[in-house]
Amino acid sequence: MDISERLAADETSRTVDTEQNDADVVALRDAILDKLTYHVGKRRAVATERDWLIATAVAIRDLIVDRWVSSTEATYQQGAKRVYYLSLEFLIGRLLFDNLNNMNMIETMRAALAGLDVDLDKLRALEPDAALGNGGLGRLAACFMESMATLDIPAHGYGIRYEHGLFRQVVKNGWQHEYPEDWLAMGNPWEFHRPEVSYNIGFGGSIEAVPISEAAVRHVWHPAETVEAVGYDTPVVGWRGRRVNTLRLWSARSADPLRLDAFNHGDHAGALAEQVRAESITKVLYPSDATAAGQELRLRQEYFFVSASLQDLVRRHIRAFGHISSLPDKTAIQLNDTHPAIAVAELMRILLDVHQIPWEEAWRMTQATFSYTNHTLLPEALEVWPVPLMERLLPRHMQIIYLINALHLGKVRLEYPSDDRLLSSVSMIDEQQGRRVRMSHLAFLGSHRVNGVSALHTGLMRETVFRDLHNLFPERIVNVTNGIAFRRWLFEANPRLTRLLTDTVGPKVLEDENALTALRPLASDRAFQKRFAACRYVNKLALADLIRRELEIRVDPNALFDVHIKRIHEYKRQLLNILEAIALYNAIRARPMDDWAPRVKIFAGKAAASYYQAKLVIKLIHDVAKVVNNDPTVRNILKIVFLPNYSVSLAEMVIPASDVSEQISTAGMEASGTGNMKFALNGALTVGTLDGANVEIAERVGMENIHIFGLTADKVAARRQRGLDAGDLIAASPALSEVLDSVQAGVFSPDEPDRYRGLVDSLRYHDYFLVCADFDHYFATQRHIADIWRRPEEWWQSAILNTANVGWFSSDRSIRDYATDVWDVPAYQASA
Ligand code: B1N
Repeated sequence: MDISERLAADETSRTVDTEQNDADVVALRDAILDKLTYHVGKRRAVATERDWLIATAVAIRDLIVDRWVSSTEATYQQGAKRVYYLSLEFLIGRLLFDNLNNMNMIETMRAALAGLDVDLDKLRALEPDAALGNGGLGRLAACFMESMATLDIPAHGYGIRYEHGLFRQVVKNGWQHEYPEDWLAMGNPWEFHRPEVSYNIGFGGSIEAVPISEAAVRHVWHPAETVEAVGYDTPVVGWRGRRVNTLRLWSARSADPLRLDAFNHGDHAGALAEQVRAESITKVLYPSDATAAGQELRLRQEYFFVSASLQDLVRRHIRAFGHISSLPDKTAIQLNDTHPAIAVAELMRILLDVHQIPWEEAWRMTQATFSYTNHTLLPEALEVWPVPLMERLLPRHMQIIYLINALHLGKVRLEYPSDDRLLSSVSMIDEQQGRRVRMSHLAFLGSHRVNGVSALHTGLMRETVFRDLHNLFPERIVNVTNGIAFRRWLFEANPRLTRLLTDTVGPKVLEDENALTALRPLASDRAFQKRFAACRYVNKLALADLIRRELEIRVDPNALFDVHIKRIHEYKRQLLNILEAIALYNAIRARPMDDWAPRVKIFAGKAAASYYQAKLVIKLIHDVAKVVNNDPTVRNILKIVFLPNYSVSLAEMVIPASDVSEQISTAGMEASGTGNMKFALNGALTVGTLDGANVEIAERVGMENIHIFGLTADKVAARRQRGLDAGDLIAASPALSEVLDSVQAGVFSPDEPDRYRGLVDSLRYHDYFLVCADFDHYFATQRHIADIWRRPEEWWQSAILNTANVGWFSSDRSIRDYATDVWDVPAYQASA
């Protein structure tokens, strides 16, 4: 591996900066020292690494602010249409390298810090992740923010500044435990507190109808409770600093922080009670991924950030354009799932009650302004709020929702008289189990466009959950397949590969995702394959080192790294993967002298705190790992690793070191997936089902370069119709029978032999996720992958063709689709 050693030693291979000059280095060094003195307030002699991190971040921030101001001014001057992305989650991760990379400053910064005896890579590792999201939905929002800035679209992200982001996962004896994450403990150098940007958010109370003419009344809401929302702004830097947009996150503050009379009477806790109640709104991120969190606090979070955001954007619009009536021409608001769907009623309230716009006109404006992205069809994830809760918390909004619904159902009844099934299916009120407001229907009706996140998912939206609404409004649903920010997931995460790409294809790969196709002719070139493989090898050395430090497990970097990282969920089927590992273990023990391809199975991911089945799967992975990793007959042929506390930063480290990408959800259940795209871009081969965006990845990389197995979405539906007992399938599969028997008998849990009895019973008698149905095909596909691994020319050709053919999955392409099909705004196009 002489090439890889050379690469490892080659410092400059770690970044993609094009140039650096001495004057810039000196200026930057002076700026950092200046910040250390006047911002951090420390002398160089006593500065800690954290002090240097703050000084460095603030020095870059100054340069960003110049672009930020000019972007904002240009938008005002041009009177451009703005896009607002409303999301309860923004999973942004670390910003130091993101900002340096996009500002083309990594090398300059490295040199400037070296002159101060500070190591940039150490500072990088010190920055806490901003984990203001659970998984794919939140990470998508972060990639989209970056792409909107890159494509010069004037955009604002609006969300919540959670004091505690996603919990920290600690694994003790194989079980997950959750601890609060404290990302703000040392301060956040990227954000600007805007105490002057604050709004009152009301809850509860009553509605007064004030007559304003013979025929009309004006509704005045008198909230029982008011909380203040305060803005914090983080600049979002586009590629090469082309544009800088704003992510504005709201923090809750009590309108009346301290009851001084109570305090003076000695009731110190009582004096602060209101403050505690108000501020609890933005304390924690709900750790729910693809489930609806049916808690009053969650509804308060949703309304809190929606109301602040709409008040803010309406005020900005009126300042820029003088009048509310042009709002839809100058504003596009994207609802990221139904979490902000109450915005439809809130905008109606603002138009009707504050601006006195007549109903018909207000409704037209609302629909023209909003669009809604659906991210899942899982029934447990579709938000429905009990009518009594809505009436208590948001009485005026509930009135508006009733009226929207009455007018909507009135029209449906005219066209389809006496079709009660249709009426109840398209009503915003679900009458099945108590009366509940269907937020998906509110979002659908209040929008001019509704989109799914992959071709398959959009098709399923039209056929299932939104079938009847789709028949009434056949133009409304469109597809926008998800994408990923190549700047983060290729250039920053895999600088070695990026360097190889720029060396081979030229710097245009950094500007244009389609330029990757120039790699196709090189896929079979042995010399190029070796360089491609060498990048992977060095990345694997680094990951092996991390695994050794974190877990004291030694893995061979020459083994195949088979990686399954994402939220732990039954539909994502980490269980299928670990059962396959047991079958492989059994096969190795049966024929230890065969020529096995050494493999490391790597898992990482968090389970929702209350999701017992998912936590049990984590425990099973650890139990199996303990047996397999310590079995001398297995030697180094199979190793199983669970990396704790999965995060954006961990993904950046693991994905470039992966050979195989596990995308094995039950077909029809993963709306899109975006991890699948990150792996393929970095040249891993996918083993996956025909689910979500896997389908489109297969179309682009070619069926010979992706390893598809298992039931298709229609076969899944058909099989569920027939029943979920898997007895026949298990009986027909000796490998699966042996695996299930051993797990059930406690072979992997001798300390508690019954630990997995219930889990295996549900596979046998109620296999909703079709683990048994897909098992044999999955096992065979994995053996086929091992065969290819033994033929490096074939393997690396396939790997290179993955990288070459997935340019389309850039979030720049997704955002261009939104710009054209949904928002009607121009997007930057590199001149040809
Ligand atoms: O959104 C991603 C998709 O790529 C994934 O396939 C999809 O599972 C994910 C409730 C969700 N859908 N729904 C959620 C998150 C939090 C929550 O409280 C639901 N996440 C997805 C991006 O499109």
